Amino acid sequence: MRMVNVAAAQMGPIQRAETRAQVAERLMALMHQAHDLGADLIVYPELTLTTFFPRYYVTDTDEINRWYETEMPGAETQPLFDLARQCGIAMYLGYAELTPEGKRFNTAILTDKQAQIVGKYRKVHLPGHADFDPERAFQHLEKYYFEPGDLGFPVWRALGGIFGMCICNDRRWPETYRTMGLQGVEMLLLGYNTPSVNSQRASEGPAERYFQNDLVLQSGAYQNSTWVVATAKAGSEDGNHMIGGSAIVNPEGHIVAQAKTEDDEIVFHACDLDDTEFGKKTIFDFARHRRPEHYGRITGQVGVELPPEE
Ligand code: CDT
Repeated sequence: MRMVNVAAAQMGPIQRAETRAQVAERLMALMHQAHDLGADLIVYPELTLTTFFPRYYVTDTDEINRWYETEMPGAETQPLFDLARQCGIAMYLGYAELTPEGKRFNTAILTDKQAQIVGKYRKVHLPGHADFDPERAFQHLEKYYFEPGDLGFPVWRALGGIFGMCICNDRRWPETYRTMGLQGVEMLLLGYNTPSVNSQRASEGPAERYFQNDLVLQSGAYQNSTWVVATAKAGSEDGNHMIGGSAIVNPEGHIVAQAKTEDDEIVFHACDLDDTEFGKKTIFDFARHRRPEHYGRITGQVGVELPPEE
């Protein structure tokens, strides 16, 4: 057995006016709860330190920069890192990254039990749009605030296993899971902020969004025989509601623990990384069963190419 006790640290909403210090207090309260449960790993959401700001169209650079981190840990996050080290808990943390070269990424890091950063991932699949859209009830300006990640989908050896990371919209793309599945991933960590309604399609409300969240997490886990840990930032941020549903999914695709609220809440499960072995050696033994000679379109083209008309 290779046990990893996992705490998905769902967060309730963060209002635009809230400070990093206020958020850090909540993160540390969740860390204490996780520690009391015996967690080895805590998984926080996407853009953990701020409101989900891509819903706002802002043009003033100074104002925009307030949402980004130029160092990790920074002054406000150092206490969280110190607590993680004291508790001996590894951590996935999502945040907006502004690099010394002025590049902006939607980023997540993985730390080890000594609070040392062992991995960094930058979100590849950026949903939404790059320009203000007056037709929308609310904006989803990720393509305005970030550039696509430039680090690919690496995996890391940590906590006695093989770990991967992705962020929110990445979870809807099978390529995300398979790229890491091909590196033997045993536990995939992700955070998300998912609006509970589609601003362009009234019929797509919270129930549909919750369903689709479970669907992609469960299929990604099963098809790659990996644990998946997915953590939401949920609830109403200044009137904009986001789904909860933070979940831990086992390598057979079953949800083994899931959030009951849309607030700060720990979702806990003792995960055995050895549970990934059976699927990886049988139905999803990639070396025996994959046929990459027929998958050229997956990397060779981006959009749909229709067959010729009759
Ligand atoms: N943050 C993020 O990527 N959110 C997107 C919203 C898209 S609408 C379904 C997501 O995929 O959840």
